[in-house]
This record gives sequence, structure tokens and C-alpha cells, in this order.
Amino acid sequence: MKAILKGGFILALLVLDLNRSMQAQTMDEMWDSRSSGKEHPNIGWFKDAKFGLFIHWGLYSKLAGEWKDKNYYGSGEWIMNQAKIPVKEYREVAATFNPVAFNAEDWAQLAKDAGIRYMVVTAKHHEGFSMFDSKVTDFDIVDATPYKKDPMKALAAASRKKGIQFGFYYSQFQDWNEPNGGKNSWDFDEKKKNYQLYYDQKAIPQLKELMTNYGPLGIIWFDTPGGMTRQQTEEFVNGLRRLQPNCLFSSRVGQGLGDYRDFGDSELPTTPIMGPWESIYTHNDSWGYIKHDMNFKSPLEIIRLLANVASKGGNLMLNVGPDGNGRIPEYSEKYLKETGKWLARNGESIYGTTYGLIPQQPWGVSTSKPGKQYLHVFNRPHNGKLIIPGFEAAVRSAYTLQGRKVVPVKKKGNQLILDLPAFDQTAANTVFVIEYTGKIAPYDLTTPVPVSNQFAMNSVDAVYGKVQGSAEIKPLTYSHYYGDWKHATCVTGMKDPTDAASFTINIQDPGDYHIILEYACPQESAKQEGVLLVNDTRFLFRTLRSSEFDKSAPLMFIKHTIATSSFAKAGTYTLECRPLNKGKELFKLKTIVLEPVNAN
Ligand code: H79
Repeated sequence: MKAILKGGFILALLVLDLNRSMQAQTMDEMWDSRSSGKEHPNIGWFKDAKFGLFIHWGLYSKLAGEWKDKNYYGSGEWIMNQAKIPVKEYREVAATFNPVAFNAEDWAQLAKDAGIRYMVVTAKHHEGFSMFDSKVTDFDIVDATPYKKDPMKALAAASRKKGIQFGFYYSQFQDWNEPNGGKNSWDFDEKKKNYQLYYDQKAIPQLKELMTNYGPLGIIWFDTPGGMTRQQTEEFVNGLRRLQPNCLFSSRVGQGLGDYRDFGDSELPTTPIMGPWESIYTHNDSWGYIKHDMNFKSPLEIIRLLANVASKGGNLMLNVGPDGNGRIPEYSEKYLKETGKWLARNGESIYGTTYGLIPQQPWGVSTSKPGKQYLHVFNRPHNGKLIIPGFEAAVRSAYTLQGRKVVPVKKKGNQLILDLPAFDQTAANTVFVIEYTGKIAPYDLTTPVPVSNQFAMNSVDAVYGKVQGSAEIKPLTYSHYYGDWKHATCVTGMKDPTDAASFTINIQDPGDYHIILEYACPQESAKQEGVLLVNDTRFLFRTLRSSEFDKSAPLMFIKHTIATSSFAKAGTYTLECRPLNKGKELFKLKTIVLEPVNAN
């Protein structure tokens, strides 16, 4: 149990942190998610902001995912690396970079309309090209392109004018255009590099330019640390802090010296995380513009993602990739504005909130302010009766956020039941508010997961499991396209009948349910027998092959319906999963789904 103080009320929380050490070493280093643990004096705005705009813009935006008549997929800002473009040829791209359609006012206005509170734009990505006026190099937008202007000056000013905190992304270690910068091994011999020389001659002087010439910055967003010892990193950080003590540094400055935590690219923690942190996602499948990447998240997906991140206590920084002309993709503009409309009506349930005290439910998620829980309802129960388990506090009132209409509430045991009014079931997120006095029982992953026939399905995620033997609950990272990271938390390591994962559920509505195991299973693990115990009833199953686990490939989860089970009475049941025999890892179990049979 840990205790935190927020807005004068103390909450005891049982929280599982993400175990970063379980991930491959290299990803850990690239995605340093440790922070200093010291509270930065200027962290307040960041904690309350909740919604940021990330902008990846560079020469790669002009290449747009194409090089020498070949299309590239995934992270467009990695095209130089993916196509192993020689420095000499890459530098020529600058001569064609002329983003005449760029309009700082329009970008800042879009951010404002979207309900964005801070903006972080790439001043220099791994490609090494400076999108600002730099005296340190000629490979920058003013010296090397026909555009000849500094777009960052205009953007910093326009954002600030609209009350949006402004910050720079700066790739401090990787620089594929410098002989001593990190990670270009196709032009330069990594073993011969002097990283300190690169830091002294380019990264540090450029960061000083950024921290001197663009007014007060909200954030420097460092990425993929490397090439420095702990002591060197400390000196690097301390030197920069003197220039702008109020500027926040992202955790990817490395060595636990950042002011807030960033998790992996496109990663959302599964449980509340205390202290300031951020999840970063991109609007489609790439950070930098790719002309053939049209996989944009809908307004509904963005709104739910934002609520989901807020419900765990973090900020969402959503990325858009403007093209080489300086235009933000049409769908990004359209869908961000839609998100902004939702925020204009429901912002009270997002801005200035912290994690919800009600664990994720089949109906949605929650966020908190002192004495208030905001219920973000994604799925309306068929009968309109919304159940909140483990709610001990005294309810003062319950109402709709929009229109403030009273919602009838009853208590049944320690469950709270809200009688929801009719509302548009296709809406992304309908918010209800509960005002209460006293304490809500701690967020506790051992609270039985409610299961009812009011939803098409009920998910019991791995994170709610209790493990025995060598079973473990692990976050796994894999990818679709190049650098298009995905994350899933699974029960792993079940090789023996003594290795088990068990889950407690609370059946609200007696009846029959299909039991579906959602798992990934490589060839070598397929055709092994397992058993799922529902209290004392045994259900046998045999594993089906889905896919191998490899960080650079999709991890494919199969939804394997293994049984129909009757739950005669409402109440608590235990689901326990284990191998029947000793063998290979049974599978990587992501979720147990209970699907009501004959749902209304
Ligand atoms: O700016 C975006 C990414 O370009 C950057 N972070 C976000 C915000 C980022 N840089 N590095 N990484 C993310 C992690 C890279 C992982 C790698 Fe790979 C694994 C590099 C080499 C192996 C992915 C797969 C990229 C190339 C192959």
C-alpha cells in the first residue's frame, strides 16, 4: 500500500506498477521511463493538462514514406534508416523542402479547437536535420532549404498566444547525419564514434539555442538516450537546467533524471500510476507523414483513449504528422476538431483530474477530483443499471455531466447502482458524476471483476490475475509495421500444473456464459492441454496455434471459446487456469472473456 496526497485528500491505493525490467534491455534503454522522483516546481500545469499535441515534422515528411519508387510502411521518420539512405543523398532532400503551406496560426488554432493544452514539435529527429535556425550547422531549415525561414519561431509564438504550453522534441543521441552521432552504422563505423564530441559540438549547443531563442519552453522532449554515463548525463542535464529552470524534461533524457515518465511508444499502463506521466500515441501508424498511411483513429477512439489514459492518471500526447508542404492531414484536422467538441462539453471530467478510484468496468472507466468520481460510460448496460463495485463512501448526488440531470442511485451491499437515463448508445463517451463524502475502498486488483449479461461481453484481463509457481504477469511489446509498437499485458510462464493464474469474478446475473480464452500461442506450444477451473468445475481445452512472439512482428491473439458454463447464483467465483501436464509454456494469456448466452 502506498499513500499519496492530492488536493488535500489522502487515498490509499494498491497499485501494480509496470515492471519495465521484464522488457528486452534495448527497449528499456530506448524508452527510459524512470523519473527523478523529485517534484519539479513547475509540474502543476503538466499534471492538469491531460491532452497534448505531438508533431513530427522534418525532411522525412517530404519523403512521405517513399524512396526511389519504393513505399515504406511504419515509422516514416525512420525512412533514412529503413532504406539505409547515405548521408550525401539524404542531405539533398533539404534542397526540395519548401513547406509554403505552413501556417503557425492555423496549427495553433487547430490545437486550441481540439482542446489541446500543450504542444511538442520535433526540432531535430534522428535524421539530424534541424527544423529551426541553427548556427551550429548548415543542415537546418534556414540554411539548407528554399523555405529559408524558421517555422519554430512562429509556432512558439502562435501557441503561446493561445495559452498552449510549447515544447521541443530533440533527439539528443541519435543523429544519422553526424559521424559521431548515434546509430548511423551504414555510413559510419559505430566503434569509431566519439559520442561526447557529438554532444559537445552539436546536441548541447543546439539545445542551448532552443532554450535561449524561443521564449519559455514547457518541455524538452528527449528521446532514446545513449552514449553517456550517468555522470555525463547529470552534467548535461544540470547545464541545460540553468538556462530554463522551469522547463520540464521527459524521462527519455535517461538515467532517471527526467521530471515525468513516458512509457513506451503507444503504451498505456494497465493500472493507475502515481506521479506525473504521459502516454504517447500517433494518429495513424506513423509519427512522421506517410502519404499512404490512412489508418487514422476515429474521434471515438481518440476520446476513449484520452479518457482511458486519464483514468490511469496520465496525459495523452497525440501525434500528427504534417506533410512536406506544411499541411496537417485532413483526417487529423477533422478528427481532432471532433475530439475538441467533446472536450468543450465534457472537459471537466478530463482536465485537472487524476486516476479514477473504480477499476476498469465493462461500462468504461473513471477519473477523479476531490469528492467526485467521473464515470466515462463507453457501453451502456442493456437495462440501464450501471454497477460500481466496492463503493463504500456516502453518495451526496449523482448526475449527468451535461445538463446536470439527477440520476437515481441505490446501494446494494457495497455496490452502487445508478439508474441511467436513455442516451445515444453510439456516443463515444457519456459522462456521469458522483459526488460523495468519505472514502472509497482502495483501487484493488483483487476486487472481483463484475460479470453480467448487460454487456455483449465481459473481459477479465491478465492484470487482474493472481499467479502461482513460475507464472508471471508481464507487459509484452511487439509491432505491426516498422516501429509501429503495440503492447499487451499477459500471463506468461505457465509450464507445469503448479503454475497457475486465478481470477475472481462477481456474477451479477446468474445464467449461462461462454468462456473464451484470448491468448497467443506459437507452434511449439500448440496442442497442449490445459484446464480452466470454475470454482470446482473442470473445463479441459487444448491450445491452438496463433503466432510466435517476436518484437518486430504482430503477436496474434486467438479468441478460443473453450466452454459454456452455468452460473446458478449471483456472487463470487474463481476462475483458475493451468497446464494439465508439464511441457512448454501453455500460452500467453491476455484475457478471459465471459460472453452471456441469450443476452437480452
Ligand atoms: O519519434 C518516434 C520514434 O521515431 C521514436 N520515438 C517516437 C516518439 C523512437 N526512436 N526509437 N524508437 C522509437 C525505438 C526504436 C526501436 C528499434 Fe527498430 C528497434 C530500432 C531498431 C530496432 C523499429 C524497428 C525501428 C527499427 C526497427
